Amino acid sequence: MAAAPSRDDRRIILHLDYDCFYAAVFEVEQPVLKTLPLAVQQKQIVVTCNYEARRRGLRKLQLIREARQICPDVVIVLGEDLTKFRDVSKELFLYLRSFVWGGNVERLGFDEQVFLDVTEMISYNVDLLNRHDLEHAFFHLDRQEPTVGFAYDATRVEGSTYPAGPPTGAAPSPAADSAADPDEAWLRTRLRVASHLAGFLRRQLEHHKGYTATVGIATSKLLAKLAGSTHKPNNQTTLLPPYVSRVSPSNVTAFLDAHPIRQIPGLGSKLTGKLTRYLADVGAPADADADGVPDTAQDQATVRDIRQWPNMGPALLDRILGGPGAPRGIGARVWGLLHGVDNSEVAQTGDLPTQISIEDSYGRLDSLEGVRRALASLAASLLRRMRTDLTDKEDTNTAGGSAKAPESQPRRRWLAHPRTLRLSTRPRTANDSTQSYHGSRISRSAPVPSYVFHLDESVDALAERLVQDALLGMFRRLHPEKSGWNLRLMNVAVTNMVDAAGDRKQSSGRDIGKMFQSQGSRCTGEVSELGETPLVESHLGDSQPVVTGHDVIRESQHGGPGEDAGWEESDEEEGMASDACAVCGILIPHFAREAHEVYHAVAD
Ligand code: TTP
Ligand code: MG
Repeated sequence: MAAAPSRDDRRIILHLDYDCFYAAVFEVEQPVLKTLPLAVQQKQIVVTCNYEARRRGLRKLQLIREARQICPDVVIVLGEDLTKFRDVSKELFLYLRSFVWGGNVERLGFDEQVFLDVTEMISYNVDLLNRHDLEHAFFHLDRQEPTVGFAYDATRVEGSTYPAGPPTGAAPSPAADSAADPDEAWLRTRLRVASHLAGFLRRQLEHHKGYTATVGIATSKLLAKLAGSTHKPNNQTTLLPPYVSRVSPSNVTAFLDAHPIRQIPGLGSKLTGKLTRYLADVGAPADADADGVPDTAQDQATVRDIRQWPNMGPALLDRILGGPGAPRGIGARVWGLLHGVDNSEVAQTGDLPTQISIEDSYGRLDSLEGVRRALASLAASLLRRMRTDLTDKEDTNTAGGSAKAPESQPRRRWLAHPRTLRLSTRPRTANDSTQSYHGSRISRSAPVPSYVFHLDESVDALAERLVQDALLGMFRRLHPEKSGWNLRLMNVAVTNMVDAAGDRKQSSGRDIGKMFQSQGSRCTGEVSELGETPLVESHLGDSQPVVTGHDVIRESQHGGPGEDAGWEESDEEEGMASDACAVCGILIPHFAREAHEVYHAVAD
């Protein structure tokens, strides 16, 4: 069994996921929508819907047509412009981060998930607990200001637990804790205190920002994320100790065992594919359960199926998953993940993105005029995104030249200048109709023209200029033939960020250039962003109806070493940023894969 971390290096991690995120953004803008069934549309799909809509039978990733049939009075709002979601995400992220000592807070997914490493705050508050009066504890949010914080009852866990606990108020007494294994009691206290911090943050978020969220509380990112998803929405789940047990399965083992392996963060499609193929090939007898060999339906293999497979362990996993190109120690790493061992750190999300990338998929794009219009639209989105993410309000006291700016409209200034513009396309291939796996993305890069940083000019005018001056030329070099191409997808990105002020360090103090280099190569499979040679990225093929209109490698916009570590992405050993859907080729974050597959099941 994989080694459990010692008492000293156990972190306390919260995973927070805003409920129905895109729908909630509209509800906060127009509260009347809260009582109505609300669906957010991208292309012909409901990307998400609120709980009133779900109550009436609507689902995420349903066809709009179907949603209207099921619920004719559904209110449908357009969610293809991601600007407002990203702005809200940034605001909520900064708000949450303001509470966390050390600022170890990481944003991921479709902008709607946050990891918070609250270890330091919890250690401090556990040390201050008065064992004789746990009911009247006070959680300190500020070490310098002893009155800043909130009162709580430290005898209780707040919210739901795994395993489901006794009803609220009947939690184990402190005496029960002290009687247990001291390590377990220590961890139990920490998690219980953390559950109150989670509850506090959720209440603050709802009260001050209008968003409800679902939170998981555990000792690692993997466990916190999975724990959180057990009680949705507007809830929280603490994964209770024992995390290790010599006599019976620990709570961690029991909890993980029921999960399909494909839900385990860190196990990508490639690894889960190899595992399920192995189980199928070696063959479980039909009466598998009767003779003690676990039963495994293809793709439904659970952690338990793998864990209990005869002779399963790091060595066998190495044999199944190893091979050319596989990282060393893959067996041990996966064996660890199957036991909930995840030592990846919550990486501080930088304030500046490492790259900004906008893409769209097309049903049919085969005329130059169509391409020009599509590029103009992508370029306009990109420039808007750049203005949101790469500028801030100029401090009029220190910025000499800006004194003339009207009071009502503070001038903005660039915090970073991306140096490289990249255009990628994915042509539809002959194989598309057979849902082949061999689509590929080709890219061209060029310097970013300096006029794109003119904040006085309109985004649309700048976008037109960028298309004429740069993007059309890049497009022609990618596709020298006059016609005959039929594009499935185009992506316009800016990369290679350079801090705008040499003396103004990024708040996280990291070398953004370095971050970008590793991030860029990880996201695109490219060797160099600056090369003029078209670089080919190997992706899965595409063929199906247009699915989404979002910039699907969005998580790469946040930046930060965590991306390099590739926690969320499970195929880091392949250098892929996300799992590409086997049917349509769209990149889907690990967590959304299942929901996305439902879409295809519906579409068929
Ligand atoms: P989800 O977390 O899958 O959905 P959700 O937060 O809306 O709902 P739930 O409360 O059940 O978790 O995705 C987060 C946001 O990402 C969602 O609001 C819309 C967006 N999204 C896409 O743009 N495309 C997709 O394919 C999916 C699955 C989500
Ligand atoms: Mg969600």
